[in-house]
Amino acid sequence: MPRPFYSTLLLIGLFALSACDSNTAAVSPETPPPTGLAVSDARIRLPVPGKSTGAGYFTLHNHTQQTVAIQAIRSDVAGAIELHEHIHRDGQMQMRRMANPAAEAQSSLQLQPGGKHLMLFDMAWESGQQTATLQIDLDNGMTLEVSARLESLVTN
Ligand SMILES: [Cu+2]
Repeated sequence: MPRPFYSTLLLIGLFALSACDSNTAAVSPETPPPTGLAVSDARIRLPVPGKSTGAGYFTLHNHTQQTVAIQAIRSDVAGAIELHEHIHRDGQMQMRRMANPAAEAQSSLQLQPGGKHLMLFDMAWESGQQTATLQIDLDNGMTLEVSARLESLVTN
């Protein structure tokens, strides 16, 4: 008699466990907070077939009392990376290079489609590769290293 009751409990336990697991996976990895700086939602949009230029996005969270600016960014999948922003000029959307985008104290800097973004040139990656490394050099001498999800616009 108590047997089926037990297995029901076990089943509920397993369910709770897997729900917890998928929750953790949904949260994008953040660099540990002792420095007060964290990067979330880092992703790289792969070039369309025949091209070698991709785009990158992330959010830099600054929980410190000082403004931090990005000086340079490197990745294992790109020959060079530039920081760009979109601007409206003469009714047209244009891209231009940004000098050193900053996250104000107690604020965040968001790179996103249609706004500030990374352009990755001469991209090369392994087929099936899921993530790539972004190294973000800051003007305070720190380098943040984050794992960025590789995204394709083309469905396989
Ligand atoms: Cu651009």
